[in-house]
Amino acid sequence: EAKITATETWRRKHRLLHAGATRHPFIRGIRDGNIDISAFKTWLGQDYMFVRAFVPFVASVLTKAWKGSNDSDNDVEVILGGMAALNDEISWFKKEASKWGVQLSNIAPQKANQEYCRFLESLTSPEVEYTVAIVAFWVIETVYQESFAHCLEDGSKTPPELKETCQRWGNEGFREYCNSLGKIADRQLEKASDDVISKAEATFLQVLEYEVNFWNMSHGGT
Ligand code: HMH
Repeated sequence: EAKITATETWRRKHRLLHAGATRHPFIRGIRDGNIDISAFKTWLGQDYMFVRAFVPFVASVLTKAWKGSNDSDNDVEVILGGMAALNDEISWFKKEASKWGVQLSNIAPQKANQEYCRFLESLTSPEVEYTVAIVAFWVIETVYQESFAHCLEDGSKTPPELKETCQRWGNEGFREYCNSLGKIADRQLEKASDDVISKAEATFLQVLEYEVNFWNMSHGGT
């Protein structure tokens, strides 16, 4: 019988908050086909801003992997793959925005987005341990993977014009990449001190809260 990992323990322990982030009304709206397209457009513009701020965070995780991991070749490659995907993602956002008539140059980040980006910036500090940073990175990516994969499951009524968006994060390759991040996180947590483990768990919870607030923003902040 396989040992239950730290990341799996946290997912179970904080099941309600986890479901709040991965089964949010915004995602249910896409899956049920009754999403308000203006909410989708708000999300699109705000997520473009978020992804731009996400890049320096991922760069900081890469630096920490290179300096502080006992399997740094593997970790750097996994994280670099994530960065390459972000490069592609930024081009995709531009294309998708023009398709929906969303003007990216005019967008101001909303409060929940600003707060999330400020949190990401705080995690770039060299004082933040690699273990804490990789846990944050893993959960940020995994929330999107699980949310959008839900919109592609059998029985979902996702509108055809939103399927490509769901595929972007809901595809099998992205799921495997998230699993690789989770494995790195668990390997780090296995050798971490109690102090670092509690910091990492607190960070896991903070990310889930920021993700819920981010989805809420697309629904007009309610
Ligand atoms: C808010 N969380 C948010 N945006 C994203 N693009 C991801 C996670 C995954 O990259």
